Formats: sequence, C-alpha cells, structure tokens
Amino acid sequence: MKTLIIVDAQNDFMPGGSLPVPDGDKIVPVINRIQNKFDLVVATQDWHPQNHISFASNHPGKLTFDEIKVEGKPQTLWPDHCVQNTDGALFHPNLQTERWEVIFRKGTDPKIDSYSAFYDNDHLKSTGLAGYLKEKGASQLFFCGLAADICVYYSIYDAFKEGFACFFIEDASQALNIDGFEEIKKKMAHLGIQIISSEEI
Ligand code: VGL
Ligand code: ZN
Repeated sequence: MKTLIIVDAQNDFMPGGSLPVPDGDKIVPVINRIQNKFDLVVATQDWHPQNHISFASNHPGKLTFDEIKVEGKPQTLWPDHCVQNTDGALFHPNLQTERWEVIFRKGTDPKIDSYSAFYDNDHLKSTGLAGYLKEKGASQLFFCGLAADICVYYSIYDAFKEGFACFFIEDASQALNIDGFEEIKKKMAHLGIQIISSEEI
C-alpha cells in the first residue's frame, strides 16, 4: 500500500516565513499533483508552544542558529516558528488537504525538540505514527515536504528503522542547507532509501 507523508509544509518554512526554506513554496504544486497516486495521505505539523526549548528567544544571550547543549544533548536554536495557533503554523494556503486522512503534530512538549514525525529527538516519546501506519497496512512510505535535510530526513530515517520501504520524492522537498544536503542524500542512498522524482511514482 502506497502512503504519502507530507512533512511540515507550513507557512513558517515557506519564503516570507520565520524559518524560510529556499524555494520551499515550489513543492506545493508538485505535492498537489501527486496526492491522487496514493492509497493513504498523512501530513505532519510542527506545533510548538511559545516557550519551546528550540527557540533562541527562550535562551537569553543566545542567537538564532547557535548550537547549545540541553541536558548534555545538542540543540540548534531556531527563530520562533510554527507556534501553536499562529498563521506561521498553518499549512501553505494553496496546499490541497482533501485527501489527508490524519495530521500528526510534533514538537508540542516545551522541553524536547522533535524533528522526526515518529519520535522526539531523544527517541523517548513516540508520536504514534508508526503504529498508525502499521495498523493501516502501509508498507511503502513516500516522503515529501520541508525541510528535506531536517524533519524529512529524520522522519525517513526512523521509518526505515521501523522496517518500512522508504522513498524520498526529491522534487517535492527542499532543503534548508542545500550544500549539506548532498551528504544526506548519500546517506539515504547508502541505507537503501530510494531517491525518486514525482514522475516515477
Ligand atoms: C524543522 C527545524 C525546526 C523542519 C522543524 O520541519 O524541518 N526544522 N523545526
Ligand atoms: Zn520546529
């Protein structure tokens, strides 16, 4: 069963948002075009409280994109983004949502960040997505959305570890750091994650 997982296609990750991914909005028409090719469509939504640990604004004296340690673990400090009930947390207005069966929210715990759609960054708390997909009979997972090098990558990695066959739809995703993404693509290919274009679905 073919399942599409649309990761964090939210206003704050689009050009003009607080944590913009270059050309992030280019993926919207691509995602709209492919949704009908899937048996199941699921979306994720970064959904932070204002006091979230990942916001530089909650660490006086620190700057956005600083790397700090929180309880001994590395944490990148981001601009405030995807704050619950703000416009920045909403999905891109042109995104078609009719086929979405469920939206999994993540990053809701003020004390832990969660890049993956499956687990928080410490792998302590599951979102329930893996169980949901298994119960639905999903076997092949196709990933798209933002940012390719962060939440999409961490999600694919966890899905792969959970035993799903994983595909990354390259033209339906954009990276925050384009230079570093080449290395990440190599890692994905090495694991056995298939990198495809939307035409190949
Ligand atoms: C993301 C940084 C912080 C993402 C979420 O969706 O890729 N990146 N929160
Ligand atoms: Zn976030």
